[in-house]
Amino acid sequence: MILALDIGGTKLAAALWDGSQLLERTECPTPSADRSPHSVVSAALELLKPLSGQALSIAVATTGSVADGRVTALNADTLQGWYAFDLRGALKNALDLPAFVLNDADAAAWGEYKHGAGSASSSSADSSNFAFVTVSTGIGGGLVLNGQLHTTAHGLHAELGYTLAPNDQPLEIVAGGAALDRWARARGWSGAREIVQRSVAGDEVAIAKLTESAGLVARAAANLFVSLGITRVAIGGGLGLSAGYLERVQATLAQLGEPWNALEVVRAELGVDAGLVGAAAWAMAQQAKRTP
Ligand code: BMX
Repeated sequence: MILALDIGGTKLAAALWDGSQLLERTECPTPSADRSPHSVVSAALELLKPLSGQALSIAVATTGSVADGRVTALNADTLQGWYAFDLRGALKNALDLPAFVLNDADAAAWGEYKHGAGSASSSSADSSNFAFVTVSTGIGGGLVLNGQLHTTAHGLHAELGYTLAPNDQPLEIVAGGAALDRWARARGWSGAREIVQRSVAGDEVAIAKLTESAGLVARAAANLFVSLGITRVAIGGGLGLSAGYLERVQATLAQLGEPWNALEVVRAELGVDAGLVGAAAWAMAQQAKRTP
C-alpha cells in the first residue's frame, strides 16, 4: 500500500493506493494564513496520521517546481517561503517511510497516462505524447513524451502557468483560478466559482472572462502540439473541470483551424484525484526498479 498526498494551492488530499484504486481518501483546506513549509507540512502530517500505519512508502504530488525532492514555489501566493525546501527529507523523517515527490501536474500527467484519459483503453489513437494541464489555483502542466514522464534535474519544465501570455505576464497570473478570484472580488462577486455560476446562467461578462481564460489555455496547449508533438491534452483542476471550460478550450482550437485543430483536448478522467493516482503509481514503479 502506498500513501499518497496531494499538496495544492487550495486543498491537501491524501489516500492509500493499492495498485489500482484509492482508498480512505480524505482532504482538508491548505492553510491559508500561513503557507510556509512548516505550516503546510504540519497540516499534511495531521491528515496523513490515520492512514500512515498501513503504508510502505509515501508518494507526493505538490504544487511548485520539484528537483530531487526539493520544492520551490514559483508563485508566492500559493506557497510562501518554499525555496528548495526538502519536502522529501521532511516527510521521510516524520513518517519513517521512503518518500517520492513530483510536481502536481507532472504526477497527474502520469496518472492520466497510466490510468485515465491518456491510457490506451481510453482511445484507440496513439497517446504516447500526452500532456495534462491543471487549471486550478495556478496553471500547471505535465508532459509524457514517447511514453516517459518528462522530468528535469533542475525541476523547471512544463510549467505552463509560467509560459507568457500576450501581455508578457505569466499565463496563470492572467488566466488561473487565483487571478479569476481576484477579478471576481474586485467586481463584488464571491470568487471564481461565481464567475462559473453566472456563466451557466448566461451572464455575458462572466462568459467573456471564462472564454478569455480558456482561450489562453487553448493556445498554450496548441503550442505543445506544434512544438513537442503532443497529440492529446487532458484538462483538469477545479476551474478546468468546471462547467463549460473544456468546451471553450475546444472551441478556441476549432476556431484556430489547421494545424492546431487536430489537437485532441479531453476532460481529465481521474478528476481532482489525478495527482494522487499519478504520484502513487510513479512511486510504485520507482520502488520496483530499486528492488529487482
Ligand atoms: C503554479 C506552480 C506549479 C503548479 C501549478 C498548479 C507554485 C507553487 N506552483 O503554476 O508548480 O503545478 O501552479 O498548482 O508556484 P495548483 O496549486 O494550482 O494545483
